[in-house]
Amino acid sequence: MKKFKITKNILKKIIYDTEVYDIHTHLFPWEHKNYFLSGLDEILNYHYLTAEFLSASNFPPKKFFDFSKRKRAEIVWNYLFVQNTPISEASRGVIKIMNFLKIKDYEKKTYLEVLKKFKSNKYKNKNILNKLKIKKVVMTNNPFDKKEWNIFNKKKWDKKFFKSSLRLDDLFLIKKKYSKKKLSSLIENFIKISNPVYLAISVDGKNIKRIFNSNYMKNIIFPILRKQNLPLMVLIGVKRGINKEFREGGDGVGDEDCSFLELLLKKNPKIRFLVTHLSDLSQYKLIVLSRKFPNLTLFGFWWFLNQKKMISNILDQKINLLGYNFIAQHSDARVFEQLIYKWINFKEILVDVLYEKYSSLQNDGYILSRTQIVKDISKILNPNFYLTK
Ligand code: RAT
Ligand code: ZN
Repeated sequence: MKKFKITKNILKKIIYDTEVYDIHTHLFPWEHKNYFLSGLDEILNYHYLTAEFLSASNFPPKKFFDFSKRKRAEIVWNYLFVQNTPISEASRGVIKIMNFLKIKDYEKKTYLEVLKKFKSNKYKNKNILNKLKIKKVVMTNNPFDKKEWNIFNKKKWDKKFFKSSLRLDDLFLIKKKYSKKKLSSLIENFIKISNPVYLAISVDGKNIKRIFNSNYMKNIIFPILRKQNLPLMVLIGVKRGINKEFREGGDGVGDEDCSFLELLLKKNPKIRFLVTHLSDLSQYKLIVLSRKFPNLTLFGFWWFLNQKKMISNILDQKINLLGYNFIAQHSDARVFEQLIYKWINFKEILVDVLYEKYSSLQNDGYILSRTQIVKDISKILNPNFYLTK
């Protein structure tokens, strides 16, 4: 039998053919009108781009947000894509979307002309998902936002594709106080209604102690997680609202400290923590922590960290210290088409990082098989194992 030899092209094919389970997005089903975001106006209103525009142009934020969504998209387009080269990560993302959708000759056109071209692209949502091999996405569901939560009163949407997660940030922000009994039954009920794959919270590195030492967390949330065997996703290191004028785009990077997480992991061996950290400085410590605690699973490259050199460096460290015991990526997509660039960009990096690893194994005489590589890639891109629902 001919010996299997890994090449970059074979590896690329395997990676691009592997089904993806996107474990953290801000997407909603298309049936959930006003919440399902798609199209060029939405893409250009992404807070990654509006923040970039506002800081580079010095345009008054208040005036900007008083404009209609269409007008804001036009202003962002003209500034970032016509007057300047769209060289940043988020801007190149838009160009990648255009390329994928085969939209051409848009440079130097007016925004309305570009929008017309964008709208006439041939791709249906399902085509895009099939091409990207995305099989499931997890939404971010805020049970304390009544309007948004209304999604669960609608019966008709694909619950196998759009999985739910319960985001608890508001519980620690709103003034309302609950008794233990009331909150337990409220959360149990949210779980019953939405069948989430995990519960989630974002913390800033400073408030992590207050939140995790709180009565709500220790005596209500943790027991529910144990009882229901649900993981807790913790997104660490964001400092909310450092420039409130930028609205959604006004959050920054918070504190480092991973020592409190170490304590949490030690004290709660029965709870699985899915963790991502916004700070580059915390990554190495976090990877070592994950090597020590079976209840810690690292996932993805969050927000500002989601850029090529950071990813390839940290991804390499993760593999070196954890093997394939982590979840490779999540898109954080808010607008449907963002799935395109977030996933293609990541896969391009993954091919390079893994090719180096597999060739080195092969050069050292290890006999690899295609089946084995397919299984490896599936483990990190389609992490059903950690999320059983
Ligand atoms: O990346 C983002 O889009 C941020 O605005 C946040 O939503 C972040 O991902 C979060 O989940 O808090
Ligand atoms: Zn997010």
